[in-house]
Amino acid sequence: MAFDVIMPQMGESIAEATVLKWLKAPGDTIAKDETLYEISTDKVDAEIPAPAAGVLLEILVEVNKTVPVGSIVARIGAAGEKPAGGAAPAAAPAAGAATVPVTAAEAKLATPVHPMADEDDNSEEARLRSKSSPLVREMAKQHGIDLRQVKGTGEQGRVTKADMEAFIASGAKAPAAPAPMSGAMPMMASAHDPSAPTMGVVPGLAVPPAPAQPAFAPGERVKIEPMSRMRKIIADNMVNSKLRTSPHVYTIFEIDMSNVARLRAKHRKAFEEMYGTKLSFMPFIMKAVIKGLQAFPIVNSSVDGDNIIYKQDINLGIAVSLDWGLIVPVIKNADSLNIGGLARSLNDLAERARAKKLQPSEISGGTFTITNPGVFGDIFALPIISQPQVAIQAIGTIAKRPVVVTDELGNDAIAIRQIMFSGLSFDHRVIDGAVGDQFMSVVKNELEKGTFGLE
Ligand code: CO6
Repeated sequence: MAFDVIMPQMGESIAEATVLKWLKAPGDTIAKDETLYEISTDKVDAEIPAPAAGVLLEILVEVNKTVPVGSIVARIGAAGEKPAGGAAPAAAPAAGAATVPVTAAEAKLATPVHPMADEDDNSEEARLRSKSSPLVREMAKQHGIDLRQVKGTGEQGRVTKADMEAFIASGAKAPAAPAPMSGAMPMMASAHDPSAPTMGVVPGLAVPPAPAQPAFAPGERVKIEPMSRMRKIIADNMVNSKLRTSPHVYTIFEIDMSNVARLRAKHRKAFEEMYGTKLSFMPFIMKAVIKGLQAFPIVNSSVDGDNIIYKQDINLGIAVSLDWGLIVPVIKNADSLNIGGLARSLNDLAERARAKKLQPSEISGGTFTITNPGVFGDIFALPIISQPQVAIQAIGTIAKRPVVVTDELGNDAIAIRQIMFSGLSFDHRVIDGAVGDQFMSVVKNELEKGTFGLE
């Protein structure tokens, strides 16, 4: 008897998911809870365990296909059962899946998924679908190529990725030509000449769109790789935050981390024994940031039209680098935690982010973000604000540097100190420069003082 594998609901607001990878092929034996496939949603990438042990009979949803939650994506049979032959059928919605209500917000997030049965078999979409993979169609979309022009060398004339690469490299259809520079020039001219046309200005956009530049020349040697879903989401969020939402302002502070470094070195071993987790610089930094947010609640706010929304909880987003991108899990109510609690939460979230074991609720609701590119040796960084927050702080590398110190008698000397540069990017709609600096000076003072309840 076959067991249906259902696309899971990865969180309340998630209506669909894309299959990224199958770790088993039809005919393979699988144990219950062994990872069967990987998916990507608007919020997280996740590994999905097999719901039952047995033999994978068939895969119903190909890699790169997006289906509603509740769809049957595969079937598992009893040990010894033979897999079904023939081509993989389309995704079959499980009973009731199509009627799962979605909120307006979910509908906005979701790209429309068209049930294949409803489609006209002779439509261009149907013909292209039968002759190409989603990856190929995505490449065609990105390069503005009509797939019917491309000769397919795959099975039954399918257009393969190699066909597309060859077609693009041959320059048969060059990418969109750059927009004429006149789009920008008249705007400059108009400052002096009121009669000059204002081509290139899009109503409602403060910044005119940049002229489309071809990414490569016809015939140029290139390797083309479609962006992953995560990459596309990051790209959209960054453009949206920096160009359409928040006027970013930046400030950089030099912070002497010598006291924190000493404290960490002194308590590290005992801390690890007591809390069962490692003690890095991050929990101290988080604690100091929390103090700053409590002193300047505007830095822990959001903008909603003409209203400023002061968030009453301090939910710290921490950027975690992944081999395949970046994710920002959130430590909820971080102000209620001591250094031990912060370290535990951070290490647990970072570990599970890298194992693709985060729940969507764990990457939403952040009110302020800390990113630590210093771990890679970065001296200081000025990151892009994660919406709908209004500020983000970057942690540079902590390194020994010569600095001038003055004793109580006013004598100067050069000393070796553990120095960190930290950048704050903030939204000038609600945070003025003075407030951004005052926030940072609280963080600096807390870290330089170095009293964290461990002593
Ligand atoms: N300076 C010096 N040493 C550091 C630093 C800095 N800034 N940060 C970490 N470390 C040390 C840390 O203390 C550990 O040392 P040992 O305990 O002696 O081994 C070691 O480096 C490894 O640290 P780990 O990463 O394990 O733990 P940590 O708690 O410091 O950081 C994390 C956790 C999840 C924040 C981190 O692992 C991470 O993923 N950081 C990268 C975040 C990222 O990619 N952000 C986006 C970067 S791009 O912001 C960006 C504006 C642009 C540039």
